[in-house]
Amino acid sequence: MTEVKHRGAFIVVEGLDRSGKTTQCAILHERLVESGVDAQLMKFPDRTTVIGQMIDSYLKSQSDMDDHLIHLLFSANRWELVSSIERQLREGTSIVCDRYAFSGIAFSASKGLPYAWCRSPDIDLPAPDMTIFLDISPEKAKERGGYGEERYEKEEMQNKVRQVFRRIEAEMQGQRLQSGGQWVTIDAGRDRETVSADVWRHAQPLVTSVEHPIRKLWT
Ligand code: NYM
Repeated sequence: MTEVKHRGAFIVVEGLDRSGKTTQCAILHERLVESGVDAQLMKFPDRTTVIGQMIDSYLKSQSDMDDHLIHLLFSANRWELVSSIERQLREGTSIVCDRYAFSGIAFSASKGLPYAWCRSPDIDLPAPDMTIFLDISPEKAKERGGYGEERYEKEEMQNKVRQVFRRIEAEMQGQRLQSGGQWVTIDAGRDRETVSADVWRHAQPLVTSVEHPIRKLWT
């Protein structure tokens, strides 16, 4: 009898700038691979595509764009990778993804765009099975060597972004936003090892237990 292979798990890691997302994604990915799980790292924005290069130039303030337009480009950058995400998950590869649609809403709504409008272009994307939100106060994030040079990397903006993430969290946990997958909030203000142990505790059981077909986000 041929062995039935599980589909891969889709795990998204979200958080403010300097919340330790990229480090935690790398640690989680490494631990999964070490434990024999077929896993891939992914990141949004993916700056390698043509759309990603437009986003990169905007973030580096080398170009200007209408807030709506850049929001749609961030979303389009996800849509252009949908077939690759779905194929990998179906083939049994788990994905650890650094930012996704939640960042899209959080950053654009913080600039004043309507929340519901921000959410709509991402409806129907592959839904994460779990989103791990690395929660940190902007003051604490700033202590970690200060923010960078890119757009949005200012304490005032990060405070607004955190508020929108809190709204998303409340709606996901209250299931007002259906089919968004499981939402887990982790205190990312603690040391790296403690945070990574927490991330592992939540993510590890998931990769061996995803049975349901890939869902669509918010539908
Ligand atoms: N960002 C990221 C958005 O504004 N919308 C999105 O949809 C996504 C995925 O891009 N400050 C913002 C958040 C970050 C910036 O991300 C670049 P990173 O993880 O620093 O490369």
